[in-house]
Amino acid sequence: MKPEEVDYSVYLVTDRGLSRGRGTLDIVAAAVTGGASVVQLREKSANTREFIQEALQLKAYLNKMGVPLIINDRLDVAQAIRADGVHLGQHDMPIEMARAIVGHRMIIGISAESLRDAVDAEEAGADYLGVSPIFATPTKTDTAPALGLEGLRQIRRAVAIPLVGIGGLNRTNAQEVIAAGADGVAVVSAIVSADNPESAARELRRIVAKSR
Ligand code: TZP
Ligand code: MG
Repeated sequence: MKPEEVDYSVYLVTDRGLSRGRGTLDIVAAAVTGGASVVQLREKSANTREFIQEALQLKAYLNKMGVPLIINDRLDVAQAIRADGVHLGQHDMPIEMARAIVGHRMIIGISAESLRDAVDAEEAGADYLGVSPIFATPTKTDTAPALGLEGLRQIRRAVAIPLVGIGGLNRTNAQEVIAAGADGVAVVSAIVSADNPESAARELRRIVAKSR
């Protein structure tokens, strides 16, 4: 999928540990049925072989559904399985190097934890930003201080590329995150830990659509 074709409305980030024993593919399928429009496979504890196996399973399903698959952190895994894209944090491979390796064959998303990060990533050719964290979240605690809605608005004014907010987002605050300028909401626990991931995704999709 080309970068400009991506619909960032509901961007699911997986987390095996928060999925309450349910398989990642099951969660992803439910979320996509509900309306998740991008899936990022985020595996912090799997070994490389497991990561690749899981990524291939997700890719087979998501290709059928026309939903892009983004691989977190690992450009090599993204290349090996021919994912749609890779998502790189501030401690991962620098975007200039990633771009030199994959050119524009792959979507490259960057985590921006400050206005500076956001502007630098856009200048370096990022396709989209994950603006992080909007709110403090128990899902990821080694983060920069929360940017809040005002921080998000400042970043929105400074860059033109698509951006999703991430960190503590859910049905109670998705509307204000879109109103602050995000193209979509990126969530982990609001979908993967939900009793019903399908209806959780559907509700987020509905809120995003009506908040535009
Ligand atoms: N990056 C910044 S915050 C975060 C990530 C992966 C976790 C978001 O999780 P949740 O459960 O949606 O707050
Ligand atoms: Mg990372």
